[in-house]
Amino acid sequence: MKIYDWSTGPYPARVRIALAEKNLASRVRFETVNLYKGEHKTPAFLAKNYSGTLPVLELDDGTFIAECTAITEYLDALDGTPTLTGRTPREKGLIHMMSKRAELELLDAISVYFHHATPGLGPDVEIYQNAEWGLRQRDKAVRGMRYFDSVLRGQPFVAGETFSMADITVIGGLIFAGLVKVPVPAECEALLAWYARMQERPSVKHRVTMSEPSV
Ligand code: GTS
Repeated sequence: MKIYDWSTGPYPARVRIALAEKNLASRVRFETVNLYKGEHKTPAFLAKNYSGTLPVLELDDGTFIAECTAITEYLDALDGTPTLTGRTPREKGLIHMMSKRAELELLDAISVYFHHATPGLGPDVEIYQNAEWGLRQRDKAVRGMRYFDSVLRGQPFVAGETFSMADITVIGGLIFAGLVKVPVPAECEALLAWYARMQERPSVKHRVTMSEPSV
């Protein structure tokens, strides 16, 4: 398997964390696509992923799977023992809902802020920007942080009692928030404590270096 990737990117981080949690990292090769050079918007890359985003998983038979959720679901199903996307119908429903909510209310909102209200990937790549929209999305993301704080006041993980894809998506949101300097409000104590715990997980800690060849 191959992953088209940007090693420090928050969305690619979601798949890197999932790979490490599933112990599958040794089965993939990473190919860097330079976002700042706009390599993800070239016709050759758009043929792999119509949306022009990273990451993209390429299977050995040439199939391309884009979207972090879809890639995570694929990886989780590979060994027949899903640990990230739920075992029971109830778990699957809750995890999918909370992961989607983490995208809508936090990660994607921060991404819009980055692309619209900051220099983003630079003038050659950011061909349309709307700063007002970007700033609104930043505020939405901070409201999202408060929401996830309220969730984590009542349970240890984002979708309940166990670590899941929903945690990974919120982690992606907070990685992005850190990169663009949108801090978690100090009163979000449960979210901050949960994030400190998440950063101790080897999958999160070593996500950027996992693709470096060992010497
Ligand atoms: N919905 C997509 C997913 O879940 O995979 C979003 C992916 C996404 O936005 N990826 C970023 C990207 O390609 C990568 S990164 O910013 O996290 O590094 N951004 C480039 C762009 O032009 O939107």
